[in-house]
Order: sequence, then structure tokens, then C-alpha cells
Amino acid sequence: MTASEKTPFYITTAITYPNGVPHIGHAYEYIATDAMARFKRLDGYDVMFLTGTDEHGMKIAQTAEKEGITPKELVDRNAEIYKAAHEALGITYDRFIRTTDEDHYAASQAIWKKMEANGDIYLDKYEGWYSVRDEAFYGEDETVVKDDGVRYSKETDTEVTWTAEESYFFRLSAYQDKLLALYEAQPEFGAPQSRFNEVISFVKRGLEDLSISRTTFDWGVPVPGNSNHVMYVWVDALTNYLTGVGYPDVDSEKFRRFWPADVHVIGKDISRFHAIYWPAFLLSAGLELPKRVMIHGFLHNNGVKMSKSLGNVVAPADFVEQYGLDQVRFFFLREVPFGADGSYNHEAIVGRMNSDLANNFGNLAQRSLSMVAKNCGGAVPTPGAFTDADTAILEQAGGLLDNARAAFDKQEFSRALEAIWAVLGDTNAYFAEQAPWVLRKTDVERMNTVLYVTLEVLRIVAILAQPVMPGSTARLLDALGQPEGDARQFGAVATRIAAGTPLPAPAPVFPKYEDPAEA
Ligand code: MET
Repeated sequence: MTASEKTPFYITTAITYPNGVPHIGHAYEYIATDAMARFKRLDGYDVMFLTGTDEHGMKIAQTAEKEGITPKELVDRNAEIYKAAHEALGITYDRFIRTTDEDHYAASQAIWKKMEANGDIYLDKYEGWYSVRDEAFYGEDETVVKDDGVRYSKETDTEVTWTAEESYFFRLSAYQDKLLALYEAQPEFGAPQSRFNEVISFVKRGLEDLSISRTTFDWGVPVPGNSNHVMYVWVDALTNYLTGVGYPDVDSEKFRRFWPADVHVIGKDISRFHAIYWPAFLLSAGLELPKRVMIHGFLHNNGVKMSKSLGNVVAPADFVEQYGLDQVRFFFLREVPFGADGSYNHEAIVGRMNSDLANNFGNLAQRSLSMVAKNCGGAVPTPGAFTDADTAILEQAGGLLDNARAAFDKQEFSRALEAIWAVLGDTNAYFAEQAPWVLRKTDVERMNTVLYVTLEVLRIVAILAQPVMPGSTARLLDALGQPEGDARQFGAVATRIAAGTPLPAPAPVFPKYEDPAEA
């Protein structure tokens, strides 16, 4: 199938302010979004996966000033650091957008003009509280003065400063009913439900018009027709999702193919921007709305020692170095239901690495493949008639694809992995019960059948686990004699491993965690 015959699927991460260094929270979002993108590619979709950096705004301008460099120098340097983090995490984005990219200025100014032409932008004066950390405006009732005499945002605990300047406003107040109608018509527009409900109640309490330009600094996209103003950073930031698919050229093949986005994956701290402001801007500009905003929770290091020397690991690359890339990807997606908050610590990671990966998956593969190498001439054996036990396990494995699809379509990664690992658990029990090492002496045909069934389950599990653990599953699929290409696409789940397929000498795929201190 050519790309244009496939169903398009457009997925995005939030774009990060490149004013610091990537941390585990970024890694978590990139990994989840990447797993989703890989899943859809393997399932035959034409995927567009956008990620990048959010380079304007006061926060960036202030960080640059502190460092004594220009904002552009700062973002040029740091964008590379974020790209390197994507690389280290195996993120297969199609475009890394930087909001200083030229085409993004054009897109931001184009959407501004559309909103203006629709009568939704007017010039007035802004007076209120602004948090540079959050790049967000807060109502007085959303702030509190603490014992230190400083005023903070109640929600995010960041300092706010009084801002009074001429500003353009977006008529957000006019969108309350339209947004509520949207939420009603598209009940899965925001997910998970509990986080979406918070957004809905916020809108129900009433919306004020939004200040969308600044005059006190110039690090931003100039407002069309008034170069004293730059756009409020969130106006241009959200527009990145349009730039990524060719906006303002709405007739381009790319735009027609990929807009509206299928899923925006974001953190819970920015749900208001994505589920309220963004659809309002799009409605104003006469553009279609994204199908889903998936709001994930935060991961906390619950305080248990993470690294041998420092007692804490926060850089994604260190994590990967310590545990292995696929192990980290698996852990994050398996451990915490996506959407919920969760925690991670060294013991939990090692636990999953050793029990789920090394024991349940790796050992089963290693034991069955070595038996095949020794007793079946190094090729997939020919099975005899299947018993009920064989059929039961094959049916369970065969049912995993539908199950995984249903879970991934809602970004319920942990649920998909749980189901896959339940089948692995049952296959381990099956293998122990059937005891092919005993059959070797008593009933070779039966041994062949048991090994065949086991390899077949491993094949299906390896195919389905690819989005989460691309490297190890590729090695396992090599060991199972499955070439790259169609044999590894989800469509291949419906086939059976072919008897007689020659197999290379098996090598362990999932190592146990070795404590460097004890090595
Ligand atoms: N830079 C924002 C943040 O990190 C996200 C922008 S997504 C359009 O909070």
C-alpha cells in the first residue's frame, strides 16, 4: 500500500520551552507519544508525528538575559539538547518543529488575521497578574499572597507579577457556549474523563477575554499590522500544530491529509490551554478541531535512591544508560496508567526489568529457542495435532491484537501491556506444565508441538510489543526468523509462524539488572 492509500494519523507532543534541560517528565511524554505513533505505523496507518520546542516568550527572554546571550542563541543551543534527548529515547518524530522556524511565523500571523477578521480580536488595556514561569495570566482570585509577602498562583505555586499594558484581546467570553457544545458533542475530546471534567467545570464558571499580545518585550512573533506588539507565547505555541502540517496553505496535500490532528498528547498542567483556548482559536479561525486531547499525569521520584553515586537520576539519558532504553520505555508505560499520576524508583524499575522482562519474556524465549536449536535442527518445528491446551493459548495470543488496538486508541498503554503479559504468564505456565524437556525423551512429536506453540506466542507478543520496546523486539523477531517488513506489521498476527523457518543461534534479549556496585 502506498502512503496515500493508508489512513492518516496525526499525533503531537506538547512543545517544550528550551530554557532548561530535559527531565523525566519530558521523556515520559515523548515515549508515550512515540509508542502511539509506532503502533499506528505498524497497524498500517500513514503517521505524522510532530514534536519540538516552544521558543518565544518572556521566560526564554529572561533566561537568555541571565546567561548574557541573546534569546536566539539560547534556543539554538538548547533545541539541540532536546533533539539529543529525543534521539537517546528512540523517538521517531517526523518533524521537530521550532517555533522560530520561518514557516511558523507565517502560520501564526495567518491564524491571527483569521481570528481578527472574524471580529474576535480587539485592542484594550491589560491589568492583572502574570506568571512568567507558567507564561499564564491569572485572575486575582486565582492568586494568594504568602507569608513571604510575595503573590503566587494558587494552582501552580509560581510567582505572579502585576502587569499593566496595552494589549490585544481574544474574545474568549464569546466561546463559552460553543465550547460546552463541543464537549457535549465530542465526549472524548478530552481524556481521561476526570481531567476533562475539570476543564468543563472551568468553562462552566464563565470565561473572560484573553490577553494575547505583549508590548514590554519583543521576543515573539510580531502582531500583524502593529509591530509594537508580539503575540502572547501561547498563541504562537498552539499554532505549531498547524504549522507542522503546512498551514496556512489549507489546500496543500499535507494539510488536507493530516488536519485535524488525531491526538494532542499533553501534561495535566496545560489542559486549559489545549482544551479551552486552542479549540476557541480554531473555531474563530474557521478550522477543524482536533479529535482528542490526551492529558497525562506527572511522575514523581518517590525518594528512593536512583543512582549509585548521587542518589538521584533525573536526566533521561542517565536513566537509559543505567537501565537500558527498552527497559525504561516499558517501565513508564507499564507501571502507571497513562493519565494518572504515578511514581518511579529504582526498586520498581528493577522489579519490572527482572520479572516482566528478563523472567516472563526473556527466559521463555531463551529456553524455547535453545531447545529448538538443539533438538529441532535450528528451524521452527512442524507441529502435530493441537490439544485443547495448545488451542487455548494460541487463541489467547491471537486475541491480543484487538485488545491492544482498543487500549492504544485510548492511550491506555498499561492496559495493553498488562493483557500481553497475562498471556506470557499463561504461556510460561503452559510451558512448565507441558515440560517439553521431558517430552524430548518420551514423545518428540508432542515436544515439537509445544515448542511450535511457544514460538508462535513469542512471535505475536514480539510483534505487538514493538511500539514500546523497538530494539529488543527486533532482536527477538530476528531470533524467530521474522524478516523486517510485512512479517513484523500487525497484519502478520493473523498468520502463523511457518514450520521449517531457519532460526539463527539464540542470544538472550532481556538481561537482568546488574547493580554496578556489585559487578
Ligand atoms: N511550552 C509549553 C509548556 O511546556 C507547551 C506548549 S504546547 C503548545 O508548558
